[in-house]
Parts: sequence; C-alpha cells; structure tokens
Amino acid sequence: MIQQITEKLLNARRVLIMTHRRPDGDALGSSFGLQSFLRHHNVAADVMLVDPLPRRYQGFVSDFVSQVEVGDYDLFAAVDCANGERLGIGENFSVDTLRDRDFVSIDHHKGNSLAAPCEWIEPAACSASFMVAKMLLGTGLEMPAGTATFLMTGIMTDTGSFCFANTDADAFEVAAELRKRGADIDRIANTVFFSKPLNQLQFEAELVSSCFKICCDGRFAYCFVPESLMQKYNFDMREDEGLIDLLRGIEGVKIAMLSHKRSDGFRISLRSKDKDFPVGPIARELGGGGHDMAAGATLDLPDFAAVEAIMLEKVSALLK
Ligand SMILES: [Mn+2]
Repeated sequence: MIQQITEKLLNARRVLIMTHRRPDGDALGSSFGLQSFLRHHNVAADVMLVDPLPRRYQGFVSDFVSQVEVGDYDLFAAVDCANGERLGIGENFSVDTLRDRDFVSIDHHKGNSLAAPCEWIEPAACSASFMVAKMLLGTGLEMPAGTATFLMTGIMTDTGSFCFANTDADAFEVAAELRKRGADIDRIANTVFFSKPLNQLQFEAELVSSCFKICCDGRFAYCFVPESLMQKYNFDMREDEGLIDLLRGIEGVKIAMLSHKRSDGFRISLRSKDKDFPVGPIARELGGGGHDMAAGATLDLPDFAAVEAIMLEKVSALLK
C-alpha cells in the first residue's frame, strides 16, 4: 500500500493535500512536509487549510490555499485525519466527492473511518508525520532540509518531544534520518515549544489557581475553562495545544481532562499517563475519537455539571 500511495503521489499532475480541522503540529507537519517534498520533485501540490492557524505556527507555514476548484486536481491526499467530519475542506466540496476520485489517506488514528479508496492506516505509528517521513525516506529520493523540519515538527509535537508512550524505537530511527537531512530542531523548539505569549502564561496562572479539580484519590485532574477567563486574558482556545499538560503534569495524576464550551457543545480533551488506563475508548464511546493516550469528544449537554457527572462516572470506572 505504501508503494502504491508513493507512486500515485509522485506521478500526479497536481495534488491537493488535506488534513484535520483545527490543525495541530502533526497535521501541519505532515501536510507541509509532503507538499515541500513533492514540489522539490516537480509535482505540483497544494495544502488546503480552512481554519485559522494557531499563532505558534504562523511563522512556520504560509503557503496554503483555502478555496479550490476540485477539477484542478487529479489526486487528493488526506493526512492525520480520522474521519470525514474532521476533514478540513470547508465548503469547497464534500467528502463523498473525493471517494469517486483518486483519493489516498495516510493516518495513525485507531478507528479511522475516512474510507479513502487507497489508504494506509497505522494506529501504532507515533504520528502521521512519522508515516509520511517513513514513506518519503523509503523512496530513496533527496529530501530537502525544509521537508525534514516539517516532518520532525509533527513527530515532536505528537510524541511530546519523544516523551509520550507512543515514542517507539522506529520514531527515534526516523527522527535520526530527518536530523541527518537537516531537520532544524532548534527552530522547532523555539517556535513551537518555547514561545508562549505572555497573555497565555497569565491566563494559565489564573486557570491553575482557580479552576482545577482533582479527584479519584488524586488520579483524575480536570478543569473547565470559563469563557470569562478566556476573555479576560484574550486567550483563544484554538491556541490550546499543550494546555492540558498543566493538568497531566501534576504528580500522581493518571488522567487529565480539559473542557470548554463551544457552539456545538462542551469540548473535552483527555490525556492518560498510564497505558493501563487508555482514554481513547471513553472518547469513542462518547462519539469522539483519538488515540489511547490522547483523545477528545464534543458533548451536547446543557451545562458543565452534566459533563462532569458523566466523566466522573466513566473515569472512576476506568481507574478501578
Ligand atoms: Mn497526529
């Protein structure tokens, strides 16, 4: 399958690369890594993004399209996207349109339901960027440093800089190959990890001091982020990548949950620090998705008290 996808990509006239909505480091790293590699090898490729970019990635990626004509492309490639609802295509066309066309998908989400005619799904892979890197390195073609940097960004963000349980030996091996090709880890660290805006730090300080709840003998930490606090510090939850680590980082905590209200309900993000207590199944049970150790869902409930009641029940049952 990898071979088939590689051939399709390298022989395409023009590829449209798509990823999940509210793109994170892995979504952007895998998309732009693939785009830069294809362009380097004279294949026209565009990344489509329809949501605003998180601030930390604004200096990192700029070359994308938001509106397209389907007929301009002969190949469609989805990366890091688990299902049609999450695919960032906006009003451009429907997912069904793609299934009648040449459509490939590369992803590492368990339970992927995108159903592309040609797909490579590897739930054990640490990140989609890792999969794209493995595929592109496997071609034996030259990989420019810019491509290596994009792909490394996705690997570093999805593995928590090689700290999470999904970091297997293969992740290090591919990372080593990317580093040899000039992946600029300094730049990644300084733009993605070490450049928190001051308003965010102040927002986090008040969040920590006033909103955290810890229960289940100190093993479940959660927090509802009130709209008023976001407004007070001008903090946008689109910038929340890594925010949950404040909870996860507490000693003794096994499961962390962060929640905030959106127009479609209460968004919950879940993280686990222990393989014996995976949160992926809980998220999927609630109509969401993700990985064993990092997952999320949106709950259409009247208030956070209702979310809290359900989650306390589910998490305490898991921790039993
Ligand atoms: Mn990912």
